[in-house]
Amino acid sequence: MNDLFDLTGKVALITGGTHGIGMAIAKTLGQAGAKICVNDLSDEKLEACKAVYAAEGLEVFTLNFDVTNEEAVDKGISAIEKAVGPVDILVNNAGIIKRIPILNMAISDFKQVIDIDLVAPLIIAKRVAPGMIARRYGKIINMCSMMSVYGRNSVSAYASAKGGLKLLTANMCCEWAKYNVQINGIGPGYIATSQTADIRLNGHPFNDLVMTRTPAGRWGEPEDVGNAALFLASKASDFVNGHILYVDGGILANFGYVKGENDLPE
Ligand code: NAP
Ligand code: GCO
Repeated sequence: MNDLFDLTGKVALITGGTHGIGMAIAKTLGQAGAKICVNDLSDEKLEACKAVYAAEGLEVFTLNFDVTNEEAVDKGISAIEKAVGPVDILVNNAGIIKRIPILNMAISDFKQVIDIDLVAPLIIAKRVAPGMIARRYGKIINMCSMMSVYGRNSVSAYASAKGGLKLLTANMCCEWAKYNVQINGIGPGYIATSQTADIRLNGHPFNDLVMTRTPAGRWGEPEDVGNAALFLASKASDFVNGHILYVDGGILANFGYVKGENDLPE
């Protein structure tokens, strides 16, 4: 049974893996035996993350490249291929969010979110997929969101990107599944990372909304997403393709909840 989740000998690139969900995914894949590579925009964060990985007994290959820059991506992947090996597992995790009402948002802001959250996963997948196809083996995991299926005030750019990424994942499946490449997405619910700090900490009212909409009654942890990534990166998911695995504590199953209504005794 353990062999199903054994990633020994596989090379995994997790974009944006110096903290947050990306780091949790990289740790989980590394603990399953994968050789892990992470990128970021900050040399400082890349250097700092090495000690965090080392504390878990993990060696990490770090690279500084902007996921939106095709030339930088090509150089980064070539560096991985030379130093570690061809990329077997790609986790398109890097992403940003801008919380701006549509009428207040500059088009440049919208385009920046689309570039990082939607175009960049395409850039990197296009760079690594030919090798996966040639080897008849590959796993691509695109980081989607609740906003792949819902809108909400102020996150139009992010929802447009994540909605697009859901269907880009489907299209990659349609074109590459025949070569034994599995391309799936993960749709996290509300996870406690720096990306949600502004709407989670210091008693922010958004907490109430998350508790009302999340049947599990808690924010998710990055490790909850890491565990789902291990499934999608492993042999256990070889017949899963074009699928978005939601790791949301039940949000998508829930219309809403009136506190105290029909609650079982504690
Ligand atoms: P995070 O803490 O903000 O981390 C995002 C990572 O992406 C950072 O390492 C960041 O690097 C990197 N990044 C951003 N732009 C980049 C670029 N142009 N080139 C290279 N790296 C770049 O976010 P998170 O909460 O861990 O989220 C990770 C992914 O999960 C994102 O795609 C996010 O949309 C998605 N997600 C998050 C949640 C949630 O509730 N947290 C829920 C659903 C989906 P720097 O730190 O150097 O900027
Ligand atoms: C927001 C949050 C969400 C989460 C996540 C939910 O402002 O609504 O940041 O977008 O990050 O994407 O799945």
